[in-house]
Amino acid sequence: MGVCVYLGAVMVVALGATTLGSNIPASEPAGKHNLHCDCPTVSSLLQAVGFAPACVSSSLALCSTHNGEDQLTLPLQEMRESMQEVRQAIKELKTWRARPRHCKDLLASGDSGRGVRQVYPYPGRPYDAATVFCDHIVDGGGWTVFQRRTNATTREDFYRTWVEYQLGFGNLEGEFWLGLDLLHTLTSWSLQELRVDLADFDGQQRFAKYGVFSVGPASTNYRLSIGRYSGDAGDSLGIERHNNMMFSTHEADHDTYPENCAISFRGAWWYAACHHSNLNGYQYEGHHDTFADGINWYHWRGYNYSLMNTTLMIRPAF
Ligand SMILES: [Ca+2]
Repeated sequence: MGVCVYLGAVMVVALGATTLGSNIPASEPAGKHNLHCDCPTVSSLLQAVGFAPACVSSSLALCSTHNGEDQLTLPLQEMRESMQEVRQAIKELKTWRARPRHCKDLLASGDSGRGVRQVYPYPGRPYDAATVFCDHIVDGGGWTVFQRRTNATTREDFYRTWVEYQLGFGNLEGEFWLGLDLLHTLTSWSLQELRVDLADFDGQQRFAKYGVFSVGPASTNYRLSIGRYSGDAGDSLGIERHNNMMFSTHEADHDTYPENCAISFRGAWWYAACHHSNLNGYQYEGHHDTFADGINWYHWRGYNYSLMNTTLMIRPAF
C-alpha cells in the first residue's frame, strides 16, 4: 500500500505540472502530455511494469479527480483580466480612429454646411480636441479655415505678436487667425491643398489654389512649403516669393530683408524681401495711397488696394 500511495502522489504532481505546461519542452506537441486523458494506456503500462491492478486503478482514480483546476485558477484569472484590458484598449483605439482629425473627416462622416466644429488633430493625443471652422460648401467641402478677414463693423486687430500668431486669435465666426501651431499640426497628417478666396469692394471674387501646402514646426519658424498654383487670382503666395520663407511678426523678424517687413507693411506673414501678398495687413477699405501695407494680393489688385474679404483654408489632397 505504501508503494501505491507513492504512485498516486507522483502521478498527481506529474499531471498537475504537465497540465500547467511548466515542463513541456517547446519542441514536443502539447497533446503528448495529456496523460489524464489516456488512462487505459497508463493503466496497462503500470501493470506491465509490476504494479498491482488495484493499486493502479486507485491511483488513476485519484488522478481523475485531480485535474489541476485549483492550480490553474490564478493564471486563468490573470489571463481573463489581461484579455479584458486588451479588449478595452482595442475598443478605445477604434473610438479614437473614428474621431475626426479635421474637417474632411467630418465631411466623410456626413457633416454638411459650414460652421464651428470640434476635431482631434493631435497625433498621439487622442483626447485633445481643437475647435475649428469647417466649410463644406465651397469647392467640394471638407475645408478647415485658418484665416478670415471680413468688413464687419468691428474689425479684428491683425497687427499682433509672435505668440499671438502661434496660438491664434479672433472669432471663428468672424475674423480670426487659427494659429501657427495648429496649422503645423493640421498640415503634418498628409499632403494638403490650400484654397485662398478673395473679394474686393466692387463685388468681384477671385481664388487661388495650391496643390502643395505645409507649415513647418516652431523650430523652423513655421517655414512655408507651397506650390502647384491654379486659379484666377494670380500666384501671389507661391514659388516666386513666399515658398520656403519663415513666418515673421513685428517683433520676430525672420525675413530676408535688411529691415523688418512686418513693421514696414503692418502685417505678419511668410515674408521674403518682402511680399506679393499681405493678407494679415491693415484693413484699408479698397484703395490706399500707402505702399503695400493693406490686405494686398499683388497679382490681382496690386499694392495699393486692400481687399474686403479673404479666406484661407486647407484640406488633405487625398
Ligand atoms: Ca529683416
